[in-house]
Amino acid sequence: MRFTSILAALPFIGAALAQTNHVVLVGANGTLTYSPSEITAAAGDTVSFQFLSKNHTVTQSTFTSPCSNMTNPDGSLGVDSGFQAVPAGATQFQQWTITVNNASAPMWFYCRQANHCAQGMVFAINPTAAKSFDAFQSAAKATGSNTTSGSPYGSPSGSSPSGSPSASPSSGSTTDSSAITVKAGSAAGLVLASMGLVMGLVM
Ligand SMILES: *[C@@H]1O[C@H](CO)[C@@H](O)[C@H](O)[C@H]1NC(C)=O
Ligand SMILES: *[C@@H]1O[C@H](CO)[C@@H](O)[C@H](O)[C@H]1NC(C)=O
Ligand SMILES: *[C@@H]1O[C@H](CO)[C@@H](O)[C@H](O)[C@H]1NC(C)=O
Ligand SMILES: *[C@@H]1O[C@H](CO)[C@@H](O)[C@H](O)[C@H]1NC(C)=O
Ligand SMILES: *[C@@H]1O[C@H](CO)[C@@H](O)[C@H](O)[C@H]1NC(C)=O
Ligand SMILES: [Cu+2]
Repeated sequence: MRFTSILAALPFIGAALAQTNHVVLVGANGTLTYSPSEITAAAGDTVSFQFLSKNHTVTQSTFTSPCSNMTNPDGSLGVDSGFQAVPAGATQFQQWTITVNNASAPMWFYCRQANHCAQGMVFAINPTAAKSFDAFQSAAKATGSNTTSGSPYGSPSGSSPSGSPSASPSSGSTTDSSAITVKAGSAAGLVLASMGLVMGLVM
């Protein structure tokens, strides 16, 4: 129902008939995860993030700097859901939807709450063999290699003795802002955000 109204409001979808909406659960079961953690999406597909617990964000980053805001060439930031706090016992959940415009451009996201990113709370759209989700997540965890206490995920996997991230991305970063559309939002014309309510989800 909500999906229909969101699509109807999107101007860029055009005549494409085969779009898929990919649902990504944020913080399901109280975990610091996006589920699934990576998706393959076609141009025109939408991705709906449903915030189910705690107080997370979905924030665009880059493969090379997993836990930092992406900055576009024009100086604007990448897309960001903002903090979505979920009260205990909630029965309604915020949903934030973006549209993938370019399936050839991988997109990278993290949660910018506290140290969630360093605990591996990252997400990818259309990762590749060369730029894999696992390498991205390892680099994210490595950013927290000096703060090892209390991580439910343990110390960063694959960390090297020198402390430099062994999974450090090797190729240059690209700014993929054109690869994404979000409904309504920041000053940049290509950044449009859509928030909606999802009701009655079973936790
Ligand atoms: C949440 O818990 C349910 C029940 O144990 C399980 O089926 C589901 O896969 C879990 N979801 C995530 C994202 O961990
Ligand atoms: C990241 O971007 C958000 C807004 O999208 C901003 O509030 C926050 O301060 C930024 N963080 C850094 C470290 O620049
Ligand atoms: C959510 O987290 C942000 C950043 O830590 C904080 O500023 C905000 O107050 C939190 N919201 C709630 C309702 O706790
Ligand atoms: C899509 O992304 C790829 C990889 O970043 C880029 O080479 C290509 O120019 C982009 N296409 C469009 C239409 O922006
Ligand atoms: C991690 O610790 C090393 C050694 O103390 C230090 O050189 C480095 O700057 C620290 N990195 C961060 C991100 O705090
Ligand atoms: Cu988080």
